[in-house]
Amino acid sequence: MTINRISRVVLTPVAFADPPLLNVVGVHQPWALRAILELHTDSGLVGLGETYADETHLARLEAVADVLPGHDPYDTHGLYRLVADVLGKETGGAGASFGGMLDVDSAVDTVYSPFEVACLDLVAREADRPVSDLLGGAVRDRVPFSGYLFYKWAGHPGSTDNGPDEWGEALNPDQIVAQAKRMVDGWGFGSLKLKGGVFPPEEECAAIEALRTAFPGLPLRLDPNGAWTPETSIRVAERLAGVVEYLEDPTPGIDAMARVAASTDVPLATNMCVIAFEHLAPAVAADAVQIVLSDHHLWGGLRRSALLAGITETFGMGLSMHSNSHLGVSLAAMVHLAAATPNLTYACDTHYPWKTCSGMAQDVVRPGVLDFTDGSVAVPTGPGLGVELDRDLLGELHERYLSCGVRRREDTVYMRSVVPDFTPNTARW
Ligand code: GKR
Ligand code: MG
Repeated sequence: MTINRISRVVLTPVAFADPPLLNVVGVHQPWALRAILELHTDSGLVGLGETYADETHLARLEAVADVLPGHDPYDTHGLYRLVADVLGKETGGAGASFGGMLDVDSAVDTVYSPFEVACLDLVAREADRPVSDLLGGAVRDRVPFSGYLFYKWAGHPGSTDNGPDEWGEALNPDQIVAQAKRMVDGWGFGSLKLKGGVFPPEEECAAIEALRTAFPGLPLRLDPNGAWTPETSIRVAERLAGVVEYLEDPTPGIDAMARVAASTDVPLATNMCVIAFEHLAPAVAADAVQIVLSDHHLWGGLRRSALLAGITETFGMGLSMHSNSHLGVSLAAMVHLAAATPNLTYACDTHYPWKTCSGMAQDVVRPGVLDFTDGSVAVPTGPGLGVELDRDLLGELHERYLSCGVRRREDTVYMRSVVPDFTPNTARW
C-alpha cells in the first residue's frame, strides 16, 4: 500500500469579530484570532487543524511546518518528537496568551495539537471514515453543548457607530437572563454556564439565582476563573449548593481548590489548575477537583485528550470540555472527540454562538454540517472531520487578520484602554 506523505503545509491566520465579553482579566478585543492549518498530501488529500494565532505561537507553528513535508500522517508519535525537537529550548510558555489567564509551562502540546488533528483528519479521509472512528468510535450521535453566558458591554467602545451590538448590554441579572433566553431560544441549549469573575460574588450569585428561577430545569454552572479567595468560594458554595451542577475554578491553584473542596459537596471543576498531565497527580492527591475540563488545543490533540479521559475515569473524576473563541474546524474536532469519549457526560462549553456580529463572514468552513439543534451538534459522518474549507471565507477572514492590527489576545491591555486603572480580578474577592 502506498502511504500518503505530507507534501505541503499551509498555515493561515484569520480574524473574526468578537463582542466585548468581560472576564476576570479584562475584556475580549474586537477581533479574535485563530490559525487554520492545512496538511496536503502527495495524493491530493487535505487534513485540517485549528489553533490559537498569537504571534509567538504562529512562529512556532511555522517552524514545525517548515520541516513537516515528507512526514507520514499515521506517525503521530514521531510528530510529537519532531515538535519537541523543533521547539527545543524554545518551549517556555504556551506561546498563546489565553488573555493572561493561564500559565502554561511547555508549548509542545499546544503546537502539536493542530498538526495531530490534521493528521487524524488525513488518515480518516484516506480510510473514508469519520475521525471519531479513529478515537474508538462514536458512542453518541449528537454532542450536547451548554449555552455560554457572558457579562458584556453594549458594544465595543471604539467601534465606528459606537452603538450596541446585536447582543446588547449584559451587566445585571435581568440582562443575563435575557441573554440566556436568546441562547436557549436560538440554539436550544439544555444547560447554561455563566462566565463570572467580573462583579463581586454576591452579584454573580444573584444572576445564577435569577437563571434558576427563569430556567427551573436547566443545569447551571458559574466560572469566575479564580476571582475568589478560598473563604469566599466556600461561602458561595454554601449559597449555591443545590443550584449549580458545579463551580468552575472558584479560586486559583490546586491547594486553594483543595481547601474549598474539603468544605463543600458542590463539585469543583477546573480548566485552570489542571491544564497538563503533570498536574493530575497532585490534584488527585489533594482531592482538589471533581471535574476536569479537557481541551484538545491545550492537552496535545485528540488522542492525548482521550488519554486524559481515561485518567479522569480511573480516578473517579468527572470530565467536561473547555472552549475559547473558535471556528468550525475546532468545533468539528471537539464534536468528534466528545462523541468518542464515553465518560464525557457533561455538556461541553462552546463560544460558537458569539460569532454573530455585524453580518460579516464568521467562519471558514462550508455551512450545513455543524448546526445546533436542541443545544447539540450532530457528529459529522463524512470522512475525516467532515468539514471542508470555503476558500472565499478563508481569504476574507485572512484579509481581516491582516488589516485588524491585533496580533495576540490581550484582554487586560484592551480593558485598560477603556478603564486605565483596571487590574485583573484574580483572588480579588
Ligand atoms: O473567553 O473570556 C473567555 C473565557 O474566560 C476563556 O478565556 C476561558 O478560558 O472559557 C474559559 C474558561 O472556561 O475558563
Ligand atoms: Mg473555566
